[in-house]
Amino acid sequence: MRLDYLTIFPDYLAPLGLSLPGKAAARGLVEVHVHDLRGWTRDRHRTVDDTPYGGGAGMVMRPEPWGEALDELLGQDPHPATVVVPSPAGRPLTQALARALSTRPRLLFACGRYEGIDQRVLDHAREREDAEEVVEVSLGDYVLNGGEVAALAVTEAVVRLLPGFMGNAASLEEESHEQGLLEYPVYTKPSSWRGHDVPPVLLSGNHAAIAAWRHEQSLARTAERRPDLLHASHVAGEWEVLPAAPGDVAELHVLTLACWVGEALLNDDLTIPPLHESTADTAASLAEWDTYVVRVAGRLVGSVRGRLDGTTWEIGRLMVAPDLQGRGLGRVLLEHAERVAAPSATTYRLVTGKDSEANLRRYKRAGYRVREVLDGPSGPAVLTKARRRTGRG
Ligand code: JD8
Repeated sequence: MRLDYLTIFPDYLAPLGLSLPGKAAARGLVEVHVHDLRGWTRDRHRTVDDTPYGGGAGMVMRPEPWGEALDELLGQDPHPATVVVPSPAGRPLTQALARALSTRPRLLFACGRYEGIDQRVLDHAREREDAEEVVEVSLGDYVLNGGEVAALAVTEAVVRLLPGFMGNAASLEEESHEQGLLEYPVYTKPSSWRGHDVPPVLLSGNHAAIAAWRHEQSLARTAERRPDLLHASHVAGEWEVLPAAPGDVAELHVLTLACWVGEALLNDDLTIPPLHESTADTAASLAEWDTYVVRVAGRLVGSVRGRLDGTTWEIGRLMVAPDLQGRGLGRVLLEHAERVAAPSATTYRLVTGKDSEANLRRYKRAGYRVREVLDGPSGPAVLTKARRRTGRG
């Protein structure tokens, strides 16, 4: 992963050379480039700020140095960069967002100062072909004096998720915010300290009992300190659709088998491809398809994928864990698959078993129409829908 930082205080980012990013760079997992924005000014005072239109206190960062810096830096790498803009008005940094950013080949951090960056810099960046996405992110509901601290925090949250960085990926999965719950308390030797003893269950060697105790502690802490977290992950309808990551492959394969057994029985057809794929096939599919997943309390419960075929956006493998079907997650996944369709797509296409009545009803309710039924044992039925252009897509 390539990491670029644009700032008027490059020394503020010296920590990038230390600890975590430093180790990652040493191991070739990341390459870090820090740039002084003043390098793209043209006046002898190297001016980066000016008075705000509409009046008010403070100064605003001028657009020109940013525009020229982004022109040069975004053109430097074959990979389109995700431009990360720390801002108190940004979306909160979450583990989910960190995971999403960890799948990008390149991040460019635009670290503002003063009252902020002229808004047109962000609007213009969102029009650029060489910017995959512009993500405004906030560390939290308090005011800092600039974006550098947030850039360091986002970097740490992202780099530690890079495949191969943390010794054992398993420990990542176990972590609190991965599960949507707060950390359980941890202890080490001595077993008794200043009159405080380690909970006996942790000395028992009974791993099932230890895991249950830890989950109870996480739930209790979350209910007490962050009930908002608890609600979000356990209330139906509030799902977050995330790009699939290598760590999802195993669960995705299991969910695929679980969901397509039902399809095979419905259509009396055991030849359907999902039943004949391996975990390696699922891993390989992530390179061919834009794949998305949904987790609830750390469990992978839904997925969908899409890819472009000419001007048709092919939507596939829309699946919801059997015990969670009927709560609207399927609709959320279908709408997401449509929303992330390639800009050049004019039609959506998907297939389902010719005897999958519930699926056929659901897709027709969503505006799809059966175009043909192929002559395989279960068809399948091919459904399409014209893409309606909304202001956003
Ligand atoms: C970027 C300029 C300072 C902010 C006038 C103080 C993030 N969670 C967060 N809080 N504050 C920031 C942040 C603050 C920034 C900049 C991020 C660029 N400032 C401005 C508006 C009020 N001054 C942040 N991430």
